[in-house]
Amino acid sequence: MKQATATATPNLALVKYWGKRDSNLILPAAGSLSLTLDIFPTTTTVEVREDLRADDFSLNGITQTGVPAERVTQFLRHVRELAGSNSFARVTSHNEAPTAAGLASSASGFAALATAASAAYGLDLSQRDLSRLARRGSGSACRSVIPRVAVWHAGNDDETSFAEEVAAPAMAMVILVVDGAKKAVSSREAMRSTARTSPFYAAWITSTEATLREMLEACATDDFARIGEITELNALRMHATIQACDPPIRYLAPRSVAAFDRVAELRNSGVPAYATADAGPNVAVLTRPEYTSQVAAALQDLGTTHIAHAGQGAHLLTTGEESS
Ligand code: 2P0
Repeated sequence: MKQATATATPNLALVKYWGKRDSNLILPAAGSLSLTLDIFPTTTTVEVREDLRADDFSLNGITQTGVPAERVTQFLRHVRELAGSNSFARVTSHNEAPTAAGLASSASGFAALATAASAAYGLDLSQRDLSRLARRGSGSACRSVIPRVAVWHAGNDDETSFAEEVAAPAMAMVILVVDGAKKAVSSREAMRSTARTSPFYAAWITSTEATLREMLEACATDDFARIGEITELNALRMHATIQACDPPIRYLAPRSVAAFDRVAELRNSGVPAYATADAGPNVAVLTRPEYTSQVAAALQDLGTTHIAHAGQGAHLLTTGEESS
């Protein structure tokens, strides 16, 4: 029996991924850029065992069935193909995100799984190939492989669609949880609906390509204010595009909008703070590391706050060989 344990944390996109050009290979329609966080890790152990008749997946002590189990099995099938193995695996995963945080994301999950599974099946992958592998589980997972700030190059095929680190100024996030309920429409489903029914989808993709170029320029020139402005603009453009679906999908709640207003007030008072939101009502505020406490204090009446700094990306904790 071979086993490996890896850990990974969520990432928050400053330029969002919303739309696929290939849903089988998970190639995005445009590139994106994110900050890997240092909170809410997923830690996953993969044991490759000769005695198993099927893969087995448990999350926080509960054996998973249905879609979550099928996604893990499909992912492991791909790893087995790469490794030339027929052995099934036991996957034991723990996610430290409070269930109410809305951050129990597939990004940390598949980044940790890709890292642990590739080691347990004996693959020795470069960081680039590990990010390509994680991408096959969930698009945004390719960015959680990477430390600090990651750009995900859209690419044209499996080889060219990967994430890598880019140099950027020191940044931190304050996560505001306004509502911990499970989202009504999953990202995967909503992305599909956006591409099919939102009349703004084509403009979203072309504008995001231009936005990413501008964001990379802002990172390269250490221009934190521009990074923040682009972050907020890109988030609101994504939500506008999603809201134009038929039937409409609206992720932002009144309190999310109140948080965006509060962040604008903070900015007017001289605090570098910029708001973003993913496929849900919770808001993440991009700021400089030295302002996190002040930003969190200004938001605390709107929900629960969590402070995050730049994280180190997915990595192995242990590997080993045991007699089973
Ligand atoms: C992002 N999100 O860039 C965007 C912003 C949510 C909003 O990536 O279908 O779970 O597994 O590739 O990666 C969420 O989508 O979707 C996401 P799949 P994923 O972070």
